[in-house]
Amino acid sequence: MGQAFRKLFDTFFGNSEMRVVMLGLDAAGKTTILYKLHIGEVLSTVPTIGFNVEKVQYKNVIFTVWDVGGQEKLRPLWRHYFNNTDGLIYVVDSLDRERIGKARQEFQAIIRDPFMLNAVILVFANKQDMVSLSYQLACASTNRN
Ligand SMILES: Nc1nc2c(ncn2[C@@H]2O[C@H](COP(=O)(O)OP(=O)(O)OP(=O)(O)O)[C@@H](O)[C@H]2O)c(=O)[nH]1
Ligand SMILES: [Mg+2]
Repeated sequence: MGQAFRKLFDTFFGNSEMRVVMLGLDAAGKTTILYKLHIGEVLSTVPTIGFNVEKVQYKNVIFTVWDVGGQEKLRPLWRHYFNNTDGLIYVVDSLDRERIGKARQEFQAIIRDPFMLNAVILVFANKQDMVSLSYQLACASTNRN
């Protein structure tokens, strides 16, 4: 009872906590996003073997963000992070057209999991800087031909 009251009190007057998992194919940019959120900087990264976890506060909400490695051999482990998850950030490399079907397939497998049915979902189309660059290069080459 005490704990339930405390949770209710925190919801209205104090900090509330949310557990978020950040998933997506390898090299989508998950770790880059995590540290941009956490320390406000873009760090150089190496492929994640296992996970990184950081707390990020926005207003009165403390998000515990789990960034899990996206390599193919690591993806079967994703489901171990689903229990008690409030939110999913699914990161997609907008330039990786070849693997967009794979990204979709993995996304559908996640959201079908019973533990994820009530999770809030954000699909983050990453690397937008490169999208505009590749668009500009395509226009430049069209203009020249
Ligand atoms: N141009 C550009 N590069 C990005 C962006 N986000 C990430 N990258 C680069 O993409 C590469 C992979 O980024 P990571 O953050 O390590 O990718 P990841 O999703 O954590 O990969 P895994 O840990 O293997 O699952 C790195 O070289 C990053 O610098 C972005 O928005 N724009
Ligand atoms: Mg990573």
